[in-house]
Amino acid sequence: MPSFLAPPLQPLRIRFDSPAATAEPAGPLLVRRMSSLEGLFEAEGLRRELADAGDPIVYTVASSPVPELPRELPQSLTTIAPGTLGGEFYMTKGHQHPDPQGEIYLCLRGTGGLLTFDGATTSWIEMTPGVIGYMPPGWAHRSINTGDEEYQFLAVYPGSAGHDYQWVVENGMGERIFRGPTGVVRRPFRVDTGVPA
Ligand code: PAN
Ligand code: ZN
Repeated sequence: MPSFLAPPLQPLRIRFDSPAATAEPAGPLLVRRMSSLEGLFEAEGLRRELADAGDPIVYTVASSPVPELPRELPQSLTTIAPGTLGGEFYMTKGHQHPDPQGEIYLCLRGTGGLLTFDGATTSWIEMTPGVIGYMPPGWAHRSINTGDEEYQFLAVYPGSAGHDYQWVVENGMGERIFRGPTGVVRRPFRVDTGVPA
């Protein structure tokens, strides 16, 4: 069973295998299917139908064994499948770090976007291979696959940051991201009604 290492750690060589979407040596592997994304897409009814009929994988997160502990610097490889649900692109759940600290995402392949929200302002960063998206402390973040292939990025974040998913459920991300006739369409999202403004 792959897991995080216990400190003190020795210097480590970690290889992320991009096509296989794995880390070697491996830490925890997270597989997020449609059934684990309740309430996040606008088309919740469609999501439930899909969860009951096949329950496709939306994304995976392969972590290295570097633990999520103070002063450590964990990394993970996220791979999001291409697709839309009711026109809304496949995406990660999104979270806020309870201990606000910066984080970087380096795009490795595919085309995507990094949606960040500080509770008042939304920011959108287009991600293509070689681009780093930087999230300053206090900005909740969600990744979206806006292409027709898998979208993959490496995340590096402080080990003491923690992950708060409820913050996004309660505050939203400011926008929803849809496939439009000529590309990406960003729509304002009001969390009180759950529908676009
Ligand atoms: C990333 C994310 C990863 C999956 O490693 O955890 O992309 O997204 P969710 O955690 O929102 O499901 C990161 O931001 N770590 O802090
Ligand atoms: Zn994060």
